[in-house]
Amino acid sequence: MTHQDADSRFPRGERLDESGRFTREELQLAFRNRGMPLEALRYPLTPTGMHYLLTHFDVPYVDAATWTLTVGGLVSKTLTLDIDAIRARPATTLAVTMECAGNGRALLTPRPASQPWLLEAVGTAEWTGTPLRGVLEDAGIDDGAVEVLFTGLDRGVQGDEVQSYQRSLSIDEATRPEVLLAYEMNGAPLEPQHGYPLRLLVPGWYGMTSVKWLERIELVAEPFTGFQMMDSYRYRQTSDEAGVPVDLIRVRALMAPPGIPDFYTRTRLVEAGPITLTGRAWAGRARIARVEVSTDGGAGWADATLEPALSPHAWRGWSFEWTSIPGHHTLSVRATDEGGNVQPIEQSWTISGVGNNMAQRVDVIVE
Ligand SMILES: Nc1nc2c(c(=O)[nH]1)N[C@H]1C(S)=C(S)[C@@H](COP(=O)(O)O)O[C@H]1N2
Ligand SMILES: [Mo]
Repeated sequence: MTHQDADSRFPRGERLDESGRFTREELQLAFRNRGMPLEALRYPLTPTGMHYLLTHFDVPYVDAATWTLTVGGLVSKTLTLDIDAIRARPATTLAVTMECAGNGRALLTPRPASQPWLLEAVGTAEWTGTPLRGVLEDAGIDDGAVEVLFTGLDRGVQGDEVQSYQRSLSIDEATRPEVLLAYEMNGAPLEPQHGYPLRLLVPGWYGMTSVKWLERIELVAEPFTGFQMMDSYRYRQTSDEAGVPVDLIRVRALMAPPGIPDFYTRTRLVEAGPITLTGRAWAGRARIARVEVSTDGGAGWADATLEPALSPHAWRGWSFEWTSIPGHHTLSVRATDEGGNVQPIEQSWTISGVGNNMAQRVDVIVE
């Protein structure tokens, strides 16, 4: 089927024209960085092949037999660990919801040029690894250290800077018990694109913090000011502003698409009558307090029923009974966390398109 086989119920293309055509570069990024199809919201744990991916540069080729991790810088003892040494350490398995800070970017007007996520840059996996804290204790943190710097094996150019992918964390954040050096995802060794053989996993933070293909961990005396700290991941309106660093995941709920899709527009076709809408909601470190659904484009809201969270670091299921009547409807869902943060209805715009957690809208035709 091509989009020329148009069904007149599903108008084509208006949304894209509002914000300008998508570019070849955005398409190129979108093929490399797949999203989680939203129907996968039905699984409590996202099957690995449906979990989203975000890789800035190339997926590096790593031979685990010769790979090692160095833990150095301001430590009493530099450690060099191979994968067997890491696997021999105490292991923890945690269900963690990970989301890219750029999720929602392609819905922004004007649209910042980067990976064009609509709403699919999220997934929940069971990750197995060893707590970073224990490794740092074994190395012994010197008094002068203020941050832990993580370096991946992947290199590339961004913002005119040749770089390895690097992010840092304060010592307090890096030594929280849930921060893992992870080597398994959903019970299997990490796949190459998810960071094989070892990645950092920082539950609660947007995904950029969970550095893949770890090569080096260093205790440093000054806050790290590399590109991935000072440029992409800041909340700011202009490039002259220093802005605020992006950190914990903002509150969000999403809906599993109801009914059946139109092939080209993805507009939903639903049969009139009672239907259970379902989805999941999450927030960085706070718990989800409430999920509300609107079936009239945001004019009125009613509470959804919440399921228990999968883990303290993972999403909660929600459901809502709707009796649909024939016509065009815009469904919407929004979550509130225990800190009282509620998803906005309007976009939250920044130059790099991060942290846009505006409420999802789903167009439905009921017949
Ligand atoms: N080394 C390295 N780590 C990285 C990245 C990267 O490009 N290189 N991308 C980050 C970003 S922006 C996200 S959202 C997550 C995505 O993890 P995933 O691809 O396993 O879903 O990895 C993070 N870790
Ligand atoms: Mo990301």
